[in-house]
Amino acid sequence: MSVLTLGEALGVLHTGESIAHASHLRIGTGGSEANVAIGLARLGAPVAWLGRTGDDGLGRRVVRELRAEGVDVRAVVDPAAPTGLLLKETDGAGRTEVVYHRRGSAGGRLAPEDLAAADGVPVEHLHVTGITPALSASAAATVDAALDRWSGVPVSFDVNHRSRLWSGETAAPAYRALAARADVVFAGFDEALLLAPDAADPEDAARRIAALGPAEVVVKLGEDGALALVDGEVLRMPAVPVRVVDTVGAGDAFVAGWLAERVLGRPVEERLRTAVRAGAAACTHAGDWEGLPFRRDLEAPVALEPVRR
Ligand code: KDG
Repeated sequence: MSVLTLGEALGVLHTGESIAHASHLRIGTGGSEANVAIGLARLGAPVAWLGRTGDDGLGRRVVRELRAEGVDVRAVVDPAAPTGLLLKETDGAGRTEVVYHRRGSAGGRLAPEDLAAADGVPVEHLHVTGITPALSASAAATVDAALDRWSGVPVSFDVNHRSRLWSGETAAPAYRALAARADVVFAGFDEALLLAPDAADPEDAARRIAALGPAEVVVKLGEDGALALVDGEVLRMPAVPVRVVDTVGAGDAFVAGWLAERVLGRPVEERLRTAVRAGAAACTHAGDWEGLPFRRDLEAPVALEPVRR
């Protein structure tokens, strides 16, 4: 049995300084759903990733990295478009800036017929994000088609709002529709407010989102940790303090941590603790997913006590 993640994988060029002055760029790969797949594989949960890549070096790199990390890659190769690219730089104040070169990319041309690439995958859980429906009408239709095709399995939806792809106003109805079809919703508090604009605080937002349908709503609160509302009960977990190099990918690591424990049948407290620890680990590396923990990395205990109420 396997988790299936669906979305666009990208090439990533990154530097710890301003791209205007950098003389070297490091090459890597990213894409939220691909990052989640790697996080799941590292934590021992069988996982497949489905998406389109170009017939180019970046596409082959994405596929190779995912396979090397133990992900069952279900890539549709599209000779008519390039693999998308993301540039990541750091400004003078230490903030990471992301610029996309993905308009017209192969990943954005994902289409419902591509789901045939998952034939034979014993899907036990489907993971989607709010990035894919922002890419194109056919990519949005593919998310819907995936929800129809695997309607009997649990679905997780990470809002992952990308303001460079669409406005909050345009995206909000799509997010609400996806949340209503999901069993698990992940959101930052700012993202949660797109689904529940009148919410007074993260707990209120989680309760309003749960009213749309999902039994599990998990709100990522950055340095304040996270809050999970599961079957009406709230659990909070503080953050793990780390030396932050780059926060890009931390949300994906968090999601992978929660989902890995969920599919392995572990209790809510363990899901939230692993999610918080995985998110912190991801912040200690410049790449999107290179810092994601393996199961053995979580063996050392940390003093992370949940708060119930
Ligand atoms: O979460 C990390 C992602 O943001 C990054 O890998 C690129 O998927 C990406 C996106 O669309 O922003």
